[in-house]
Amino acid sequence: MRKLRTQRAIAVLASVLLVGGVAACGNSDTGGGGSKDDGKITMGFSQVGAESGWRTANTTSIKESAAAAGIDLKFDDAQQKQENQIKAIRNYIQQKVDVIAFSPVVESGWDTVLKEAKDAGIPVILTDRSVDSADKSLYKTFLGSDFVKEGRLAGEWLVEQKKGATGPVNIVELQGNTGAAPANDRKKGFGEAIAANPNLKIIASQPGDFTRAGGKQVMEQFLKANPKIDVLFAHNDDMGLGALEAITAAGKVPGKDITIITVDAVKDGMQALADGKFNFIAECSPLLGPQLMDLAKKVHAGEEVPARIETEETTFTQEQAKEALPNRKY
Ligand code: GYE
Repeated sequence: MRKLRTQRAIAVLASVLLVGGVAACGNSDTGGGGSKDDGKITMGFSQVGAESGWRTANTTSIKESAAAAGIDLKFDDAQQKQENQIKAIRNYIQQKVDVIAFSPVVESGWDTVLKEAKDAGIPVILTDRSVDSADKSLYKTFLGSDFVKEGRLAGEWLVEQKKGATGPVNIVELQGNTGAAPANDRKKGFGEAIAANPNLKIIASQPGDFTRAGGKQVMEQFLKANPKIDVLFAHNDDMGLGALEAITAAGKVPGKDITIITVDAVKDGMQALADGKFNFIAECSPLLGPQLMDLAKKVHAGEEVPARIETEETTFTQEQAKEALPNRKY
């Protein structure tokens, strides 16, 4: 084990010496987390991808906040692949960044690479999505939403709307990418809430990968296979927006023939809600950048930070969307 670690240390040192000039990262620190010549904190960030309006707003927030906080940001887009995120994190470890932050595309399978970061003395901050690692010492904090709550709020709204229903209410569900925390948790919260009324039944549930194309394609299949669909619960706005096309093409009126509930509340989703095509949105804020940069500074300074920091969120009806839309920033 020790031999292995020594070999790795030599390999890391050699690659740092080799790429040092090219990468111009200005590292002169002794050991992970040390300070730089210019005094700037370097953050290595691995983003899920660019799959949705939410993600685009999140990326903008992170880049702008890093610049405003004077943090040197190294940014990598993993294109929705866990292997790319692991590769990016390993690169950041090699480069001896001060802090690593990432939004894990799926919940499982992070222990090994997180342990490598820990062994290198580089603190890790989870942002947006969490991991299911049992060892909580592998990361400093998790900043993000309560996805179970978002699903529950969506479900509770539906229970209230359908409280007078005397027959079955058929629900179809568009899930986020398989294994992602927001997909698992929104499904859970929604399912628990609608259990309050046995008339509410999920008759089909499939991943649409959080994308418009995925939402459209899966909704087309749902519509073909199920003559009576009363409600669509989409785990994000983008899938709901994609589904709108499939619903209209099938000759149905979205927001009327089919009640549509989504999560996120990005501008396009809010517009659909204000236009009466969606019926309800549980908000999920992508503006995590400022808090993330604050946390990075604290963690770098060795300060204690809370293990969990929850984003504040609300919900929107059609009327509320009309009011909120003019001031919506993303
Ligand atoms: O809801 C979805 C995005 O992880 C909260 O990922 C995020 C989710 C968001 O693709 O639009």
